[in-house]
Amino acid sequence: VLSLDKLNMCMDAKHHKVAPGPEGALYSQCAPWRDNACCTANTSEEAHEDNSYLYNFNWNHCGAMSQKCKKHFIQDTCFYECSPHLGPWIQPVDQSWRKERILNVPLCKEDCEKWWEDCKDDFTCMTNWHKGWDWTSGTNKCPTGSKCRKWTEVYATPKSMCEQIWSNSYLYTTLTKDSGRCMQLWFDGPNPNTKVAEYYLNTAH
Ligand code: FOL
Repeated sequence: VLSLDKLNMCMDAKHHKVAPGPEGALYSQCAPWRDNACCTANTSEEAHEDNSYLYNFNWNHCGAMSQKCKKHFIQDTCFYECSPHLGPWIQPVDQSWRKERILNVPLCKEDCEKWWEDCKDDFTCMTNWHKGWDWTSGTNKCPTGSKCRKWTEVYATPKSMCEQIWSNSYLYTTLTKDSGRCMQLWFDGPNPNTKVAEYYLNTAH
């Protein structure tokens, strides 16, 4: 494409559509993106599966992840795969599995804090879930020398979790959903992130 519309585009990553558009039926937690999405119906369904073909990623690497924690990871997957409004934060990256990533997407405080609260009783062995796993079995396992620790030992604060878990995909903010200045993982009705992206596109941040 010659002219990319940064406010309505899909990143060049593993499963994203070439361009956003309506999807008749996105699955369950991904349904809010159905009017305009970068994910296909198949991707939206896979987002809800353990060890899905999307990344063969194992949420249960330190014992079973609680359902209340997992729902936030499913929502993060929907947001990452389906959002058509990430243009202002898309960066080129030299990785085998994607050509572009998101960096420092300003996340609403409530979404980050609820995610951390709901995962507080869970366990993990890794701070950054993007790298350093043992993939020899086909899915990610804790590497030799790492230890499963309480969530709150790995991530002392919501900010540390939201920023570190996906290599700074997110920036923690103290902005609330009603500010219109932060991106929301959880919403129903029309996508509130359209206006947020518009604001940041022409603003130093
Ligand atoms: N959610 C958000 N918000 N941002 C993201 O960037 C994101 N990325 C994923 C899922 N949800 C996201 C994809 N997750 C590997 C691990 C996790 C993953 C994708 C790939 C992986 O293969 N890690 C290897 C290193 C691969 C490489 O960088 O070459 C490893 O060493 O564990």
